[in-house]
Amino acid sequence: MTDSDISVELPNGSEALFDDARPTFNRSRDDFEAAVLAGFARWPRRIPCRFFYDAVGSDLFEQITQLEEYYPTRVETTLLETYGAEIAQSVELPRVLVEFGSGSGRKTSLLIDALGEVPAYIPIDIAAESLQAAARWLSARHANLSIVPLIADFTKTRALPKLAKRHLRLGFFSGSTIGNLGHEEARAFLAGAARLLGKDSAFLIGVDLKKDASILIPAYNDKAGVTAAFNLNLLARINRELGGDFDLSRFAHEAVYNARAGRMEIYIVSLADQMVRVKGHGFFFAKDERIHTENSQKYTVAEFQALARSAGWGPVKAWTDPANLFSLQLLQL
Ligand code: AVI
Repeated sequence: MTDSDISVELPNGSEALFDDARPTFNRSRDDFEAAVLAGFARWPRRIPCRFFYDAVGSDLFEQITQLEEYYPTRVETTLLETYGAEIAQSVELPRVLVEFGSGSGRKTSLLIDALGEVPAYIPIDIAAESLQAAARWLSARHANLSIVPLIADFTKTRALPKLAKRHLRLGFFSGSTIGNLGHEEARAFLAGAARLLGKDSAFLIGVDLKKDASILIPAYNDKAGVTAAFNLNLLARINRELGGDFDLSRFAHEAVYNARAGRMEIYIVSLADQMVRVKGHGFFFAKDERIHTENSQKYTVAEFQALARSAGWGPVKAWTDPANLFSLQLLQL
């Protein structure tokens, strides 16, 4: 892919900005190859979870968010509907809204409604197509919203467009995506977001809470098999993009709760002794051998607030549902 292949069609009056993470976008296939070959050369074997989200994987994730067993999206949306006004009252307004990653736009739309006047909305995402879809969806619902998408890896973004400096800023990081980062990565992300958003900024983060494994396991191993398809799509993606010869029927999805670490761990398990070829390299997978594909960390409100404090943020308030499944946590610099 070349730079000219990237085209982001935006609502009227909007512009797309590229920051220094743009080359990462162009190198995504090489990145995948390097990550797979390196991940298969170590034990336990692994594929980083950021590679879930090709077009097929993004579509499967959208389906996951609508599953009965997958409570996070549903509960977070209800929290925004219920407490949006209270959240808006808890920060000085108006604020430019800076979103880390762009989802379907629905949760963002609820937050924008609650905030009232939003001088500009800056979604940051490495995937130009997701940015485009979300920007289009939001501009249809918020006619006067000025949308300034930033095509970048939001874990590495170092500067916001100049217009962001004219107002206070509110960061938004929904879906408990922060749970897919390890503790040190999450701390580094929060510290980086503090530098990016700057003095007097606020940050609203969706954080999944610790709970009984009887709720967590089905959320990551649904009856319809959508999460299994989402996980195994990594092997299908290796076949598609790296000329792999994985037989998907000889691997299975596994989701376990590591209670000591407080996180869901997702694996692909080999169902037989087998050889697989990827990019001219042969890899032997023993029966029952696992490829680690994702961690999804769960926090108590107090644990997350301690993590936020260690990254320089002051916790303001946390909103949770009656069953204590999920939280929206407001932080301030
Ligand atoms: C995107 N992320 C917050 C999801 C999660 O719950 O950790 C990814 C996911 N993996 C399996 N199901 C959903």
